[in-house]
Amino acid sequence: MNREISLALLLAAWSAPTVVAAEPTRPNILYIMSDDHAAHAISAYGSRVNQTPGIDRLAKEGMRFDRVYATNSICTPSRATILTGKYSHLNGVPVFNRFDGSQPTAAKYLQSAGYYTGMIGKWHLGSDPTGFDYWTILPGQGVYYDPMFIDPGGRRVIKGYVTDIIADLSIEFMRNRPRNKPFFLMCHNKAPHRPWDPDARHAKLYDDRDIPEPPTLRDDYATRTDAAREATMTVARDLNNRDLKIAAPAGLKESALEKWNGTKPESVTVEVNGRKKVLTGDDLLRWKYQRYIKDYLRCIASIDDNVGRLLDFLDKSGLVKNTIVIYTSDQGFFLGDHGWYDKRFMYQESVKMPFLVRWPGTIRPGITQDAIALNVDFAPTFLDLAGLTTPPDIQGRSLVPLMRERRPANWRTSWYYRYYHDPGDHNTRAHYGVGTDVYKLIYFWKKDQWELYDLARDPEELLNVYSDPAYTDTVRTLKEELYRLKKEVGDQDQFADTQPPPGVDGQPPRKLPAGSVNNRHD
Ligand SMILES: [Ca+2]
Repeated sequence: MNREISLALLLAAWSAPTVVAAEPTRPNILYIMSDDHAAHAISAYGSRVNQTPGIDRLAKEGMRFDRVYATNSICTPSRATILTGKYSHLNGVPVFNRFDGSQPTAAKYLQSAGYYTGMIGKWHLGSDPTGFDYWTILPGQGVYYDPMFIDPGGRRVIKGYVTDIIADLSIEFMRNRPRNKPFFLMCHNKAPHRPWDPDARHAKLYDDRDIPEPPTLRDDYATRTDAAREATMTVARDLNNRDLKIAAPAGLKESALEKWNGTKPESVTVEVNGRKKVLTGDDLLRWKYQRYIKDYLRCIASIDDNVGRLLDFLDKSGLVKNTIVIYTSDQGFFLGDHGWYDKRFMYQESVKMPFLVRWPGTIRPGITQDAIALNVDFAPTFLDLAGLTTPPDIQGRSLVPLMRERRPANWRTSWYYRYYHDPGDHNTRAHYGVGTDVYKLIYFWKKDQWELYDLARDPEELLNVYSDPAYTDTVRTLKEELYRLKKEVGDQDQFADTQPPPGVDGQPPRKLPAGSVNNRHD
């Protein structure tokens, strides 16, 4: 047998397998995150203020996590933590500073493991996304109407309402995905971030009713340290004309209009039964709360519709079976709670992130999970879902065992928080703290002031019992735990005194599209 024939026989024996674009067996991951969507504005979490049937589907068909917390409750730091699985002091983003995209992220790990990765919507990290096969992001905060998007090819304005557009682009991403790879898509809404501009479809929603006020709207901060009184994010005094959608006098332009928009009205004239009435004091607070909360909830109504659309697309396309869907928010929000809007503080409404996950065939439908989970856990969770091992420098832990209802015996029973943006927006004082099932201890380090809340007796965190002698032992134990955690997570006060310079919000375009006045980075 000559060499040619033997080679031919050998090749024939190998007979290359027929190439079929097999459906990937690893699950797809659709990660939907909104901006400032508090859990208590989702009906699956028992909202008193709205209904969210689209989002609720994930709770009915999947798992509702009840104790997921942001470790630094503002946009940019939470996003950096979610991508890296590291606390702010190690990923380098304690405030609104630029994210170093050369560091490892969950997206990069998934991409190099063969996932088709995408990032659509609000990014807010200053640098261009890395680790994504496809990305199209809003510059800075983005705007609600006719938003501009940045992608590797440049900038484009897309006509329409931002929440609809982000869902459209996400559906397009899933339609156009390569069929031989699983996908990982981060679908990030701008809404319901300030300035809460609703779409036309929901503009009149709630016109016929009042939204219930939260029981702590008139919190007098009687037992608190200085921080609560010094924060400038009260519904009563700090919402401005733009927030409240009070029409500017005709003819105001540019800087004059901007100044007017930023003015915090101390009285408002309204028409009641055809008569003009000037509102002040508690009447004004009630009015402002309704103006604020209704627009916030209208923005959520659009998110809810679009989550429904995304889920319908998964159903119709057959992707539903092999796609894990997560719905969350970068942090919580005060819905008038303690008299506030915004977030930042380590108090419950601000740090609690909604977290709903549907995983057909693995997660039992309609169950809840009360283990303490953190945004540092998201990156290792993505990796675990993709069958990857967590690198040792990632600080969080995979939530997959919790999704399988197998809580590890050594799961955390306490958690560490640190907020740095002081001086910063809303004059919220810097603090760090520890939370457990029953207590929360908070230290405002620049003021050397402490707060302790007994969550079993005082779930609304109204009564600071730090100086109560009955809690002396508790304070001692919690301080030990606080310093143990601080050391464990490697917090050596890297950013305690000096904030990195701001770097996530470019200058607004010279001519602003309609409805886009707010370009602040809060
Ligand atoms: Ca946010």
